Amino acid sequence: MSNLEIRGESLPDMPWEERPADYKHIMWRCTANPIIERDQLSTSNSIFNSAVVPFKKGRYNYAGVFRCDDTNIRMRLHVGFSVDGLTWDIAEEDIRLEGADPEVGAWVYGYDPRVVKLDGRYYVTWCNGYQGEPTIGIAWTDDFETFHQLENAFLPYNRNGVLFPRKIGGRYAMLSRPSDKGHTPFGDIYYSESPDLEFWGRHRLVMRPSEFRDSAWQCTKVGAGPVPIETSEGWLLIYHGVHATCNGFNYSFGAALLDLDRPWKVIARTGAYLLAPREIYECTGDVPNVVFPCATLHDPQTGRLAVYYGCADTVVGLAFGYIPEIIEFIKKTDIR
Ligand code: BMA
Repeated sequence: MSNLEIRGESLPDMPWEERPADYKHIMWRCTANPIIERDQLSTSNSIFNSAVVPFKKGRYNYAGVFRCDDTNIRMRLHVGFSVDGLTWDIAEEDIRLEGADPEVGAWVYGYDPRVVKLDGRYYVTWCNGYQGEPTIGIAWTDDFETFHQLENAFLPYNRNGVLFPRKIGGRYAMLSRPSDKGHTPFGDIYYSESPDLEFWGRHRLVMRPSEFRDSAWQCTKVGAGPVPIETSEGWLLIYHGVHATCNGFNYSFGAALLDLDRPWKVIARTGAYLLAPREIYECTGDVPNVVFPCATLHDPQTGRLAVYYGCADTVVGLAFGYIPEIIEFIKKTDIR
């Protein structure tokens, strides 16, 4: 794959560690994990499932939107900044959204944010409580101080709304996972288009859970993870997969390649996971056995990839890999 092209801005100083010697897996964990602890805010019960992007502000090089559940277990979004992508200064105050129709802007809860740079602005999508029911909220910012809220993208019930970083076929594009009110026992990834980020349609099925016999870690539900990365081999999508075990749901993650022009067409997807709960901070916490990826940083020149993921719904971890190796792995373990 010497002629593989990876799009995106150059990030030579992104967080990075080389694979440990003799380590057999395709992705490896940061030695500083968990990079964000649960008690980092005076009011936080847990900080996890959070999103980061490169963003210059004063001495900072990165910005992020963090899922911080407080000790009332209210799910809220907070802004954070970082010099190195590892140590984060997270605001004590939660994000205030502006400008929405009052019926949409009435805050109930928000969780599992994603952030994408699109058309020169930063768009946040998250699971937004509308009248108490989960759907996909959208807001934009250009300074990570003021957030302008748009209409919710879909009818309830929906989770894991992930925007693509550019228009496709002249329209904005989003992945999402229609769901139910609770701890949904099913989950497929869908693709939707919009001319204006307000009206969404042309919904297409992307991916269903796998057959148990082929790949059990993703046989109960699947959901889009971080913003897809554009490569000459297709969109690289990291996604979470769920397995209903005798002890409840287990969350792991893998990756797929989606067609560049018609991203609802899956070119290949991993049968083997990229990362599964195994370390103590992934296996114990408020919800044991969960790794839940929501953001990546990558450097197109070196192919380095850093995945930010929630661990056991309690803390944030970071894992590393090389994009060309991951693409090879998707093809090698393909179960499409
Ligand atoms: C999902 C979401 C995630 C969470 C996961 C595991 O349905 O609620 O926020 O990480 O369950 O509890």
